[in-house]
Amino acid sequence: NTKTDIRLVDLDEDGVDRAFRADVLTGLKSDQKAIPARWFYDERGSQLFEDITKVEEYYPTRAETEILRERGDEFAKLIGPGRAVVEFGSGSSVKTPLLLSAIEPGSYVPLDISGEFLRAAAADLSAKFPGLPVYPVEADFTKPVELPAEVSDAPKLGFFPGSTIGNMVARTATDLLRNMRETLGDEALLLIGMDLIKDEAMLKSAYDDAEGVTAAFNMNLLTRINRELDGDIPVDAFRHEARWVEPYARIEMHLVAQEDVTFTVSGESFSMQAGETIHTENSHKFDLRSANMMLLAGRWTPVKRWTDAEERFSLILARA
Ligand code: AVJ
Repeated sequence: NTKTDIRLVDLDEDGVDRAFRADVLTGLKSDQKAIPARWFYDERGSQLFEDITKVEEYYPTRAETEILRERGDEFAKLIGPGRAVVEFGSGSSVKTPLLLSAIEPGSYVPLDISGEFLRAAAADLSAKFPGLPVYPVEADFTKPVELPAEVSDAPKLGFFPGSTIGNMVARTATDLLRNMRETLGDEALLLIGMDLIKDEAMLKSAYDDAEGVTAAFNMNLLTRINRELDGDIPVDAFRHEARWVEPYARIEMHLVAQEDVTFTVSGESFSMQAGETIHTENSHKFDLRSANMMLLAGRWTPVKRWTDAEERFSLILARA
C-alpha cells in the first residue's frame, strides 16, 4: 500500500535520487548500455516532451486527440455515466477533459508518482469541471494501488492514453496491465492508447524530427546525468538516433558515441568506443492482434477499438 510509504522518491544525503543513480550506473555497466526511459522526465525533459507533441512529424498525440474528440458519443454509450475515472499518470490538459466531458463520470482519480505534476493536474481538472469530485493519489501505479475510500463502491474506468504501454517490453507491460486490473476491480473498464505499426519512414521521422526536438529530448538525459549524478559525459560527442527494429515492432532511441569517449558518473569510470550506444527508449507499436494479445495476457478482454481517420493510432476499450 503506497499510502504507508514515507516518500516515493528516495534521496541520499546529497539529495540524489537513489533509484536514478542505481539505474544509470547499472545501465552503463551493461554490455549494451541502457537507461530506462522514465528518467527522461525532469523539468526540462517534460517540457521537451510537450514540445514533441506539437512537432509536425509526431502524430500520436494529435491522432489520439482526434479519436477522443470524435468518438465521445460512442464512449458515452459503452462506458455509461457515474464511473470513477482512474487515470494512470497525471492527466494531459487536452485529452482528459475530452474524455470526462464525453462520459459524465462520478469522480476523477489521477495517479502519479510525482506529487507536483499530480497537484497541478488535479487543480486544472477541478477548475474545468467544478462539480466533479477529484481525488488525486500519489502512487507508483506500476504496482497495485489502494484507491481512496470515497470511490470504493463506484465502478472504475481506467484511462491510460499516450501509448505509454509501448515503452514497456511485453513482460513489464503484462505485469502493469494485471496490476491495473487489481487496482480497478471486477467491474472495471480500461481505455488504453496503443500506437500502430505503420510505414517505417513515418515512424522514424516521428522519433527523429527535422527540428531536432526529439534529439534534444534524448540528449537531455546526458545533461541530467551530468547535473544530478556529478557526471562529466561529453554531451557533444553523442548524437541522437531512432531505429525501427522490425522483429520487435518497436522504435528504439539510442545515444551514439561518435568518437571513443571516457567519462565518470558518481565517481565511477566508463568508456565507450566510437559507434557504441546507450539505449534510452523502446516505443512498441501494435496491430490488432498484438494489441488484443497484450490485453488478454494482462487479464483484460478487448471490447471495442477505435482509430483515427488515417489509422495511425488506436484507442481500445477493454473489460475486466
Ligand atoms: C508518449 C511516452 C509513449 O514513445 O512516443 C516521444 C515518448 N519518445 N518521442 C513515445 C516519446 C520520443 C512517447 N510516449
